[in-house]
Amino acid sequence: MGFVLTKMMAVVFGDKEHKVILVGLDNAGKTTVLYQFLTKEAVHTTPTIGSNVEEITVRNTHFLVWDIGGQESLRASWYSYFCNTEIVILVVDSTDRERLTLTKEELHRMLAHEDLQGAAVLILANKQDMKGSMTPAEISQCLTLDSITTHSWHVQACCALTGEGLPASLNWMQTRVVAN
Ligand SMILES: Nc1nc2c(ncn2[C@@H]2O[C@H](COP(=O)(O)OP(=O)(O)OP(=O)(O)O)[C@@H](O)[C@H]2O)c(=O)[nH]1
Ligand SMILES: [Mg+2]
Repeated sequence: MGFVLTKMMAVVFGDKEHKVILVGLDNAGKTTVLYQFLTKEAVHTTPTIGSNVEEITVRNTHFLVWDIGGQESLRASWYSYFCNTEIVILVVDSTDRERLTLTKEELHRMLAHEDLQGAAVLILANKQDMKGSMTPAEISQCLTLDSITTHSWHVQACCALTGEGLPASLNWMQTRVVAN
């Protein structure tokens, strides 16, 4: 009875937690994004082994955000975080031209996974502060986003060090889950 009441209160007062995963190659800036979401500051990071998880609240909407290590040896276990995910945030290092094809392969492999069939995808074109960084349009083209018809997707330019572009990302996420 207590459990049912808690669940009903969660629905009425908007306490439901929406699961989000942060994926992308190592050094893309996932952990920096997570803590910029949380504290509005740039934190010092080291490569993530395993994952970090934090709750982020946007206008009474609660997100449980999982930041997953992107090193090659860890990518094979990304799928174990997919279940019940509503939003996939793919963080791209916009200066890493050499590995964009690899990012594209990882993205399309993820979208084919049955546990992500209902998920929306937010692509963060990170490190826009760096000289020579690719534009969101270039990244969209290289990732062949126009070919994705199975999932709702959105591209956002950002700089996780300053936080520029991240409030807009959170707004998009909030609007998405409220619309569903
Ligand atoms: N110039 C610049 N550097 C950034 C930005 N975002 C992150 N970085 C730097 O990029 C490096 C890697 O950032 P992390 O957040 O640790 O990267 P990660 O994607 O979590 O990496 P893994 O945990 O290994 O998968 C750090 O030195 C960050 O300070 C950005 O927008 N601009
Ligand atoms: Mg990390």
